[in-house]
Amino acid sequence: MKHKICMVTGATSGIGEACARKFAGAGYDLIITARRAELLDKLAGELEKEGVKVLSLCFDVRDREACREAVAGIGPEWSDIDVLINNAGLALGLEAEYEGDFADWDGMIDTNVKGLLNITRMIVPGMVERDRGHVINIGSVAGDAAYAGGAIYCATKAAVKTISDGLRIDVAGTRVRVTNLKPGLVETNFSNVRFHGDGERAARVYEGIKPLTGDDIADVALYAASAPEHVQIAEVLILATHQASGSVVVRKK
Ligand code: NDP
Ligand code: 8X3
Repeated sequence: MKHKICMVTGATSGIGEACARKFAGAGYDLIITARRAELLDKLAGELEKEGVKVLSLCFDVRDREACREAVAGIGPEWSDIDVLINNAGLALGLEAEYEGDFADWDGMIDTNVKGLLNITRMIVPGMVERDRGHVINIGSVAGDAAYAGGAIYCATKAAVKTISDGLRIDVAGTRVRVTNLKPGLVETNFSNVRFHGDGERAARVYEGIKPLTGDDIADVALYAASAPEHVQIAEVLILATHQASGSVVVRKK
């Protein structure tokens, strides 16, 4: 029997890697993408050892031509994608808006917004044509309200919400479903990337609380994908128990 296919962008770390492992465990064949080829190869090797079929595509979601080339190279065996997890994304910096770094802003907007749109534009037409599919966008609690120093990142995740809502409207006449998952604090490589490799500062983000894990988010993604066909999990906010919003976190000493 043909397995379902799940494509995960940003599968070399954190939430994306956890989703790849979770969907593989649930019997999906996996298309995994990211920029770091060696980490993609490592994950592909591990999954294949467990008997999972894997296609690795190494490209930068910001590079529209590279996205086009990668998607065009997906053969017929892999082209009927059932679930697309638009996960590749990042935060860069935590400066006040009036002091922000232009390169950081471009990195976030080009990846979280335009990169997500690049992949959506290239994969969803096939879903619409087949009248079947599921797009799971990784938004964030940060998209619900701005927090100090987070304006641009928060704006990109607010955009992910609106882009998800708009797509849901545009495919409502088909059996394609759209989910916006909005995690709170998840301990991944996220803060290390945000603080440009300052590991000590990154670790402080998760001090005094038990943060979420990538696996916690992957559980919800799989739940949404496994719901009966007539059930569309449109949006889910997933917070650590001691986090109440993007800016309210109660830390225990
Ligand atoms: P990680 O840094 O652990 O993982 C990010 C993944 O995205 C990596 O696999 C990275 O791969 C990939 N990626 C980043 N930029 C690009 C790019 N330009 N092209 C292709 N792939 C890219 O962070 P998380 O797992 O935490 O983040 C995943 C998503 O979850 C992001 O969208 C983030 O905004 C969101 N999120 C995270 C939360 C958290 O607290 N951690 C909370 C809410 C949402 P590579 O470097 O190999 O390209
Ligand atoms: C990541 C969660 O609260 O660090 O989107 O912005 S937060």
